[in-house]
Amino acid sequence: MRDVIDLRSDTVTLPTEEMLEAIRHAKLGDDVYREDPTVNLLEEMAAEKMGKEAALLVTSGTQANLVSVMANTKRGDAVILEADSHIYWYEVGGISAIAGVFPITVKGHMGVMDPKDVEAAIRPKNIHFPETTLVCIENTHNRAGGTIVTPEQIKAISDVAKAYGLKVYMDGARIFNAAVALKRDVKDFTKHVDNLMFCLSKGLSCPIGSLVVGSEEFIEKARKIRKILGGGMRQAGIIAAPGIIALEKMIDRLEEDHRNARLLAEGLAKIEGIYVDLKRVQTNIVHFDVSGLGVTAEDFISRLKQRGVLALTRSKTMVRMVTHRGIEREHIERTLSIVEEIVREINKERKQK
Ligand code: TLP
Repeated sequence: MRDVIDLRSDTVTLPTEEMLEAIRHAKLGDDVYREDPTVNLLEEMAAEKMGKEAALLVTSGTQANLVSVMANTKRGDAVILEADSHIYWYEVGGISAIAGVFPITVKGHMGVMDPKDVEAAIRPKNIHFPETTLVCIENTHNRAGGTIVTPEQIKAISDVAKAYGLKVYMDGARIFNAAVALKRDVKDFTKHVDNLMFCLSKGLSCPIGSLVVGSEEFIEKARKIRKILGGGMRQAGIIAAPGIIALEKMIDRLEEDHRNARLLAEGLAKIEGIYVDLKRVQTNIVHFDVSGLGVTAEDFISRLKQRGVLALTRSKTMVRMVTHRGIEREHIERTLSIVEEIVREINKERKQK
């Protein structure tokens, strides 16, 4: 059987042999009692890497965002989010359903909010208004196509937030992709936010887990909230052990995913009928529009699937492909020739109509 080329997401990455070995040999304890040495070590490493006081291992990026929003706000507060952010689109509305906060969206440019728009979205103190207490930044920005919010842009947003006494939180699910792409220390991205999360289970190839990072006081609050959400884990060292390897060894290789994404995007851009906004291809996500071929993204991805390539739809006419460990240059070349074959097939069908 031909290998499937799975470009749906970097969440499909499997753990390395070394990670599986580390799981097998991890020193374990009950993490609710803070007695799991492997979890404690991972949390210390994450805090240190991000230049913050403390960290907390949680089960997923979605849980990390919910725990963090809850630890930064109280029920009834307003939270400013980029209009295409993951928290707003893909987290089942948890921040309203569970955290009880009111989302105010700001439309960004390639995922980056203009500080002036953030300022305009802050409701003044008034009996009629919810109190705005938090601004969330997403980095890299998923729906914008893996685009980067630079440290300077983060600072500018943060300056506005601080002037109004608001906290700044970063959904940094793929923050290491941003740091590697810009060749900057990850601390450049974290120093102007109060707290953040990042995922182990995406490009870093771990099977499970995300880390919430911030001040001691914030993490203590987050730990209690994780517990109320049922996220207090016991021998969680089996999750933390591969996380330690990810922080030590899996960050630099993200560069390879970016190179492959670029190769894919440039190849797609050359195909008649396909449109790629190359400015947006900054990390490991590629979005391309198939409306020029007169088909929907749904139709296009089912033709890809028949030929062993898996992708997701980003919108009615946009397809999303994500590179990750396990996708090599040859897979990109094969994908491009399959896309060319599909385009020929679609053109033939159109002529016959
Ligand atoms: N994103 C997933 C899916 O939800 C679409 C993906 O395949 O890209 N923040 C950002 C920016 C994310 O991209 C994701 C996952 C999350 C949070 C949530 O993480 P998980 O899936 O671990 O809950």
